[in-house]
Amino acid sequence: MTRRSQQKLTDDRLFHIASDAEIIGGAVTDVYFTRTLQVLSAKRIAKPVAVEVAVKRLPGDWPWGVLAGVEECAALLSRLGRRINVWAMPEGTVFRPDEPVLVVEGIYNDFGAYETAILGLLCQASGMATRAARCKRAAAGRPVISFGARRAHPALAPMIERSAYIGGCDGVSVVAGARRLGLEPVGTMPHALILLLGGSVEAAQAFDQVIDRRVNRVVLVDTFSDEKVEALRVAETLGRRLYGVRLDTPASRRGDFLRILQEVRWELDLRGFSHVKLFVSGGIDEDEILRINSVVDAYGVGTAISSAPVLDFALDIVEIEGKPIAKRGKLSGRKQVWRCAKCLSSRVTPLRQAPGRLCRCGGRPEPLLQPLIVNGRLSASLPSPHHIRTRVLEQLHRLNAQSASREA
Ligand code: PCP
Repeated sequence: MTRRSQQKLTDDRLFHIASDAEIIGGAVTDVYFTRTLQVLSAKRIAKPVAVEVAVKRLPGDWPWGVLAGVEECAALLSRLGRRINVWAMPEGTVFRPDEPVLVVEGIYNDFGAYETAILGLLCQASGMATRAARCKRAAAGRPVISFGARRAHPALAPMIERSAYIGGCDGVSVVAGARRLGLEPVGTMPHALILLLGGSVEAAQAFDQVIDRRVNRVVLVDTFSDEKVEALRVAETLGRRLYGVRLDTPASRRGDFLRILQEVRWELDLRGFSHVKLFVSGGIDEDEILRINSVVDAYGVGTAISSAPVLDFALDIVEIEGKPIAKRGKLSGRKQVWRCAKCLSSRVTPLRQAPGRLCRCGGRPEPLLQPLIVNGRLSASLPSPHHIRTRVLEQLHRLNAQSASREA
């Protein structure tokens, strides 16, 4: 028997993913942490510490991030014993570099090895939620649907869809992801259907005959011929039942995509099909959204969200036995992050220092780091993805208002 099949027999998992038990059991850790615990144990060192999780910088020119992954961190950290206390920004909070988003207090030996998992739960989900928020903000009220689960390991699909949704996406395409969010999955039709039925008109007719009437009829119009020709054909076929057309035009044909979209819009309107919406997907990100917003009604965003840059969170000791201490480049001592709920200005202060006046807008400074786990137990029920998303959209609205007032 080969070593691999032996491994398959001993490790009865089909896919190369860690189980809940391996994550909670501390197996998903960098080995230098297990060696550190070995040394601490041998030297009988078990000191109470405070650690902070923060980013020093964000990807590209991103001025802010959207925090995601807090619920999974709570699930992990509330299973590590009663000596752990955790403070966190609420999931969905807009944060900036050098603002601690999570603080853990306890005996280092109890949780130090979980740094790998804690950061992993926050870095990837926050990157996706931030990119989704950037796309949603760029779309200026137009629906943005998460289409990107196919770019990642299928085990991550529910996390990807949740991150996209709490970041502001209006819908998600993966069935398992939508179900966990209490949503109906959103999608149109793949090129495969049109190829198998022989054309976009045939696919539109068959889809309209077979699929539940509550599902919007959105027909893909870039498979064989020019988008405006196919759009008119399906509009003439389905008439008022046609909700929209999707343009997923391949790069080899995309050329001036805005111009193509303008032509489709013009020809549809000219012939009385102004009710037909334009749905766009394929290589869409926040920059492309800003470029084509004038003629687009809704977006499907895949890779830009599901393969978003991870946010570079680091976990650092800032106190040992109650005394401030930190490595070079890190400010020591426990901190609080104060936020003006009105204008989203913020300030980081030493934990027991009052924030003073944050801004001129008159909003009251509120402490962002709230108890998440007290003596090893969850301190309160956690918000639903819907509530988190609503809060993200509300913060984006305030960021827009701030940008507008600065530009005025
Ligand atoms: C892709 C599929 C995805 C879209 C594009 C996401 O088109 O529709 O949902 O693209 P993005 O990752 O670049 O944002 P195809 O690969 O042509 O797949 P299909 O024929 O199934 O639409």
